[in-house]
Amino acid sequence: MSSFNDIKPPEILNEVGSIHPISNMKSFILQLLFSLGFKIIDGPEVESEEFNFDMLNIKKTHPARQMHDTFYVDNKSSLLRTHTSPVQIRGMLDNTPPIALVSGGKVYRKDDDATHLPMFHQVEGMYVDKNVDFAQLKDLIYKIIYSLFGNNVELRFRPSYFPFTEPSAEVDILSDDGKWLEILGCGIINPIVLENCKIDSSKYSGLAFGLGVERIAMLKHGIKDIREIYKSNLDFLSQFK
Ligand code: 2U9
Repeated sequence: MSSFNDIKPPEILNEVGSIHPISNMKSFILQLLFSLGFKIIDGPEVESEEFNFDMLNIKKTHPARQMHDTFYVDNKSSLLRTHTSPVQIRGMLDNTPPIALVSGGKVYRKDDDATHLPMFHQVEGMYVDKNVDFAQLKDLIYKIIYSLFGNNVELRFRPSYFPFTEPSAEVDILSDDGKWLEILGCGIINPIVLENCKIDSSKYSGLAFGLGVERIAMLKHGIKDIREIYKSNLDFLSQFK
């Protein structure tokens, strides 16, 4: 009986395909958060400025909004999402606290070098409830990083700034050669963002985090140039089977 495999050229008939390392890494992180009680949600990759920027307290003058940073479509009325955060905004509008959501997928920025691509993958999560605090955020981040890099990895929280979280931190891990490597960003959701989503910020608080999937995969697998990941080079990809 014939099968679809018959149309393959003879030299690859015996090859078995494999899941792409970025899909694998994304699934691993999503499944970990699912096991901790987060609901996995998806949203559109073409977004409005309102959901991608305004609702997240990203001001009209913020540099990320410029034409040379963001891909706009239809004469600026919509754009390719620059992060997965608008998915969490939609999730907050559709639910009432307690809310624990995680979303992973493609995001787009005008960037292109050895450590940045115009398309990359993010996983972002958030938890809104009564009395959510920074200690809970730290506990969650330790769980994520320990399950990715093992229980012996050393990490540090470094103060940072994001318009959608206050306070904000970036988290670094200590590499074998003694260098601190940035691994993710996180913070307590800015009350302005909660109010934008009709959540009473005097009653509820939230934590949020975001990570770049390619970056985690590069650190974990020792990949030096992000462009290797998307060349469809089977010699490269077969290392991750
Ligand atoms: C809502 C409110 C807050 C998500 C967050 C970060 C910090 C962060 C970067 C990591 C590397 C993006 O891929 S990256 O370049 N992200 O540092 N993300 S807090 O905060 C949210 C999300 C949604 C409604």
